[in-house]
Amino acid sequence: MPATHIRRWKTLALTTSAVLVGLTLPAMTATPASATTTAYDSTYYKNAVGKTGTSLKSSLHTIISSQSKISYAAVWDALKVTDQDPNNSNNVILLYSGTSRAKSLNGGDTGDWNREHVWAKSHGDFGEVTGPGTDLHHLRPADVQVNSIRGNKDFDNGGSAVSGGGGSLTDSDSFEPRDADKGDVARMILYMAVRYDGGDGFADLEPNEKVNNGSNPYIGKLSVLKQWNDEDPPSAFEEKRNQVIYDTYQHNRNPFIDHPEWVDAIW
Ligand SMILES: [Ca+2]
Ligand SMILES: [Ca+2]
Ligand SMILES: [Ca+2]
Repeated sequence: MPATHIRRWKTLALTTSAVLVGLTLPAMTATPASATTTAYDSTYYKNAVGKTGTSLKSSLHTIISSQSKISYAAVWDALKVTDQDPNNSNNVILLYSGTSRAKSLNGGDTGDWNREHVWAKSHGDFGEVTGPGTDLHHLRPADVQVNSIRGNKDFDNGGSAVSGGGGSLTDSDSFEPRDADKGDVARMILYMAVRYDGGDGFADLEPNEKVNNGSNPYIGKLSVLKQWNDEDPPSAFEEKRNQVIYDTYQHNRNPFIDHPEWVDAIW
C-alpha cells in the first residue's frame, strides 16, 4: 500500500474511533445490551438516552409531543410521499397486503386504497379531528377491503387468511399482519402509547394484554407486539418514512424505529 494511502487510512481510523467513543460511551451506561446509536442521540434524544422504564417513557413523551399537525384531508397527499413505492414513484405500498397500487386510486371503492388508522379510531374515540386521528406515524395506505376486515380488531397471532391480505390472518377478535408488517405495526402502536398520555384533550392510549378492547383507549396484545418488534426489525422503508415525517410534516420521530430496544426498556 502506498504511504499516502496508509496515512489516509490511519487518519480515518483515528477519526472514526474518536467519533465512536463519543457516541457509544454515554449509551453504554444504562441502556440494554442490544442498544443502538443514532445520529439523533446527542440532539433530539439527548434527554432520553441512558434512561429506562417510566423515566424513559416520560422523556420520550415530552420529546415527541413537540410536533406540527396536519388535517385529515392533508393526510391523503402526505401518504403519497411517506409510503411511495421505492421502485415506482406513481404508486404507494399498502400496509398488510404489501401491494403496490397507483397513488391516484385513493378513495373508498373496491380496488381503492384509503387511510388506515393502525391504532383504531374507536379505541379512545379520537376520530378524524386533527390529533391522534391525523398522526402520520400510525396512518398507512391500505386496501379498502383489507382495511375493512381489520376494522377495529386488536392485534394477536392466529386466524385464517385474509382475502387479498398478503398473508395476514384474522379471526373474530384479532388481526395478525403479514410478517413484513408485524414490527411496523408494533412500533406504530407503541409510538401512539407514548405520544398520547391524556393531554391535548384526548384519551391516554395504552397497550394491554387483551383483545375485544372495543372503545376503551387500549390495544392488545402487548406481549405479541413486543415479539413482533423483535421478529421484524425496522426496514429501510420504515426508516425513510420516519425521516420524511420528521423532515417534512410533523417534525417529530417514532423513537422505536430509531431505537427498537427501547420497547423492552419501557415494557
Ligand atoms: Ca383472536
Ligand atoms: Ca417491516
Ligand atoms: Ca399513553
